[in-house]
Amino acid sequence: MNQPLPSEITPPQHYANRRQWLQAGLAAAAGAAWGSSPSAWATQPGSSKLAALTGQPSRIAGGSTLEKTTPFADASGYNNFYELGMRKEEPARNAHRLPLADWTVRIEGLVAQPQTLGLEELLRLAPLEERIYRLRCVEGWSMVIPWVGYSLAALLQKVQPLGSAKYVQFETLADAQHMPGLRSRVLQWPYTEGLRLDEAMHPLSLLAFGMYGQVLPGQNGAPVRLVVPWKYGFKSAKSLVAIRLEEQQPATAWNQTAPHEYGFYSNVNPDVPHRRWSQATERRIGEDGLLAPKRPTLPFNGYAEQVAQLYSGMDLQRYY
Ligand SMILES: Nc1nc2c(c(=O)[nH]1)N[C@H]1C(S)=C(S)[C@@H](COP(=O)(O)O)O[C@H]1N2
Ligand SMILES: [Mo]
Repeated sequence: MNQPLPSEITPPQHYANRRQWLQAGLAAAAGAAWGSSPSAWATQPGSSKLAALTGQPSRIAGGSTLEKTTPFADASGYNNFYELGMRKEEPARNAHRLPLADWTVRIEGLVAQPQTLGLEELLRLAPLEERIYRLRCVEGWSMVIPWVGYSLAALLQKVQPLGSAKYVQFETLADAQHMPGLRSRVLQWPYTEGLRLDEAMHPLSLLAFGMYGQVLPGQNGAPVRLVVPWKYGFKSAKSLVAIRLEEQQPATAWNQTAPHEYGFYSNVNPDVPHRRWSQATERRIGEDGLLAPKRPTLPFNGYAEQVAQLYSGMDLQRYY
């Protein structure tokens, strides 16, 4: 792709933010050791500069969109995270209740090296990158978010999937004591999602720990989440506790709840309407007011060039 570097046209506000972050990273590399502040990480999502905790400088990576980033206030104030409440403003209000201390993620199932990794181990596994990805919700709105993380493939390669592994299931936290949304029966808890192994190994599939140069706010899926930019937002499971390699296509929360509305693949596809509304257009949160013309939705959310070959020969009307 012959495109200018995102840094050449990133809006100034975001770019200033990024510069600060890089400076913090350099300061951390020069002085403070990584291990000094994991608890600050664990208990104060959104409050500390990610690079200051990791000591790793960032770089803007391939696949980043050149579009204007969504204001942080919108990306962290208008959320779907049903475990923390059904209404868009509830996750932000309830996020402080997430039990983030001593977080671990189990990597299990059909792998040569099953293991349970703490957050620090996960963070150290691969260099963190900034990736500016569009996220498009099945409800018909989208955002452009500068995520911080690394390709999920780096983690999967480390645990060595067995030849029999064909799918990956993602399980997220279900803690009734701290997550008021679990009282509702809208979905089956824990929230689960799934990808085919080759989708999970695609470099665009991101394991994200931060956004806008900071650790993830709780409402955006602290301390670690998935971001799969070419699929509807619900595939991007928040607050992961387990990643399981399997032979059979795994259950996913939305597919279990409404199989006719939410298929396993859920690739963004303007030509396949949701059962109750069109998917042809979308509204950009923070930018397009209710009266603004909607913008056309792009096949694979604009990532067709990178991912369409994963589905060659598949009937995407059938495998929605
Ligand atoms: N655990 C969990 N992950 C989740 C959800 C959820 O309810 N619970 N909602 C999904 C949906 S529908 C969307 S659109 C995105 C929203 O991500 P964002 O709030 O960071 O924009 O998170 C996804 N991940
Ligand atoms: Mo969504």
